[in-house]
Amino acid sequence: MSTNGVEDIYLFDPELLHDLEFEDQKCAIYKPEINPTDPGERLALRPLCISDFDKGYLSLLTHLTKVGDISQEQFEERFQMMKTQPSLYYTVVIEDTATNQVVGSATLVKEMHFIRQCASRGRIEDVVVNSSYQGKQLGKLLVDVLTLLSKKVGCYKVSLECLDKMVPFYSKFGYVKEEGQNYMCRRYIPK
Ligand code: 16G
Repeated sequence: MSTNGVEDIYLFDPELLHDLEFEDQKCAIYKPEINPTDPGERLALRPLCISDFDKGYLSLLTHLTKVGDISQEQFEERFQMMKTQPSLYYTVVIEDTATNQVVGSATLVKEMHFIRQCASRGRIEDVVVNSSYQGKQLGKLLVDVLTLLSKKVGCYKVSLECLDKMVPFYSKFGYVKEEGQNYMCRRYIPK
């Protein structure tokens, strides 16, 4: 892929998104129908690219939480660190191809463990859609894609953290609050 004559860099192989058998395995209902290769008019779903610094990726994340003041150099350094961990970080974005702005994103992190015969687990993180693009089923598409991807890349389970009000949304994809299990967190900086 080339932007302005400069070769762009994907965080992970985009082919992984094309081989998902989305039509057969998706969890949510889409009206109208959309899918990873056709996410809607003037929209494209793909892995995060290094050029997304210039396409509003970080300001999109501010719709979710604090982001801070991140320079292009810091962004590229973090991107390259994530890319050099083989097959552990899968950030997908949805770009509005008319404005060249990133309008939705979510990340699958694959964690390696010793338990369960050296198994891996997935975590879905940082699901965010620009409020101007809500109602286009993009959040559903992002979660469906990453949930399918977690299975495809060999995770034995996938989990996420969310606000109470989001529980009905994530339930659509088969996520359940496991009985007797609690999410616990210790913070070193204030929320
Ligand atoms: C949400 C996110 C989580 C993220 C957190 C950031 C999803 C499903 N959950 O809980 O991934 O880490 O927000 O909030 O996207 P914080 O900055 O307060 O930790």
